[in-house]
Amino acid sequence: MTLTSSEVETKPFEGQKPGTSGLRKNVKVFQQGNYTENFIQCTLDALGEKLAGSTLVVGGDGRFFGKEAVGIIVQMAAANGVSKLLIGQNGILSTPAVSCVIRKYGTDGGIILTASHNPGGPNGDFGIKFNIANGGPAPSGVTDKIFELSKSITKYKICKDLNVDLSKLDTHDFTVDGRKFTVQVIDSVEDYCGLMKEIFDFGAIKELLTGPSALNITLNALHGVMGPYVKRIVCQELGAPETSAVNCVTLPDFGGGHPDPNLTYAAELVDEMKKGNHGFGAAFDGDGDRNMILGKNAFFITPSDSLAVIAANMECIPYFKKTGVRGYARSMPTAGAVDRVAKALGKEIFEVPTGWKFFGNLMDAGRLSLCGEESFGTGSDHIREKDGLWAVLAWLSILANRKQSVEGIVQDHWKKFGRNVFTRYDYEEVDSAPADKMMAKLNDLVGDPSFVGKSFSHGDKVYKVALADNFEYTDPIDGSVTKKQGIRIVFEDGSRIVFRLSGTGSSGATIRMYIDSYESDQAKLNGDAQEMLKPLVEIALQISQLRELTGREKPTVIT
Ligand code: G16
Repeated sequence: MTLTSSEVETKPFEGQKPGTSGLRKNVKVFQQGNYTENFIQCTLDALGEKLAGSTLVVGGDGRFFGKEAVGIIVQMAAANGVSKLLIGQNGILSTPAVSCVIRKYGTDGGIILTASHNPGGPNGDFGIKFNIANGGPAPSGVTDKIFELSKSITKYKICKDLNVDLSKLDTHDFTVDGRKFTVQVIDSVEDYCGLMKEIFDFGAIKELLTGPSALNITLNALHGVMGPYVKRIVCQELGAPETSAVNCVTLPDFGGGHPDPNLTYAAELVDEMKKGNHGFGAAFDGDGDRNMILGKNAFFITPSDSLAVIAANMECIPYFKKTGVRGYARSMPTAGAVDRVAKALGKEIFEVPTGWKFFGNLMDAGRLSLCGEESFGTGSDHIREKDGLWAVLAWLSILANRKQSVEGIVQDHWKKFGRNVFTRYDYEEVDSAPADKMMAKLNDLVGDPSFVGKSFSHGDKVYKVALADNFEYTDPIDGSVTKKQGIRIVFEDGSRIVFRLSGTGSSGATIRMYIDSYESDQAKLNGDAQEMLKPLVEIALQISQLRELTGREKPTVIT
């Protein structure tokens, strides 16, 4: 089909600044005339010379407005000289699958339509994120460029007559402005499933799930994108019964739920696991990059511990036998459990700011094999995104190998390495002004040299400040410096209090308070985390004056 594109005049919109991972706003913001088009044009323009003749991957988590956005991207990519798009069937691809497809076919990048764990639907959130040719989220240099372009955009290019049926696996060829333009609709699961088969021993996991003493598992996709992946990989390939796949129909509004795999929003999984019928349970977020793992009776594994346990059991995963284990990494607020494994194994360990994009350079340089974040992200250098189902398969590999329960494995880990007791308090949708004020005051406090050495007490516990700063990171590969990545107060016993504002919310501010304390006393290892951390929580609230400044007595989510 031969088509002609046109240019449409437009004006800049304020605030098209990508956050921790892409531009996320209420869906109504994206539905405004030209809003989505402007952001797509700036994203394409940020590719510079690479844009003409490029191949890009497009897919999303199936949320409301996703199909419309894919349609706009197809029309704009054609008009801007992109030569080929690989699009998931019905516009669906999990975030890890996009990363996998970009890398497998060596494309120039991809556009992911997701607001991740934020609710969807006509009143929910939408998001657009650009990933670069290594398969990972665009680094700040690229997102800053997109933002700069968004401030002065005057027109965008579009080929309005170009429409593609995304419901069938097929290849469509067009001629647009005299250039060839191809859209290939690909199976959403196929390539990702193939990669998982290369990484894991599917035979061993199948035996675990179907053998004589089969492990009963339940995987809850919270009506996000992971439904088809769970059904195909875990049920069809690995033999788990269909009943293991819960909420596995992808819905544009996630069934009205909040697709965030934590103890609050994945309460349905927690309640099911409490019944004691399953030895393993997991939930995923909307776009499938986050995971929460639970053992029998809802035994909760913090993401920081999950990372450390996988780090200590890499020999259970065939991929790492092939590649060898390079370094480990975690984001700054993530508890330091993995650091202890790295030390014991003599491996490099990196502490980066919050955001998966900071792991990419280390992986590309061959210095990082496994990393994770407290925000329920775990992954390896098999792709450049965190990967929820990969984490589940990693755990199932460990269970198959060690023939122990989830709880048994974690307790053995604590006995060997000690336990980093961790909690995160989220204060969601706080007014921005008091949240900013609190952060500014904390910034002043940690900038005052006399703060180091001060003591704080609660009950019979006394903590003396050993280090305090606003975290700054120098990338060891490209030397780029990222400043102001969170207030960090470290006490003499190694316990830490961290404060930062979320970079993924769409309205107001979300304050995150992270507490990490190390326990090596064998008699106390199995204590309740909230009880164990009470004194530090109280001290953190005192130091920050969070309650006084925001008027919030309680967090909205405790992890
Ligand atoms: C995104 C990033 C993660 C990061 C998280 C932090 O997660 O991909 O690397 O840890 O944001 O969120 P916040 O800034 O709200 O603390 P996702 O799953 O939303 O893409």
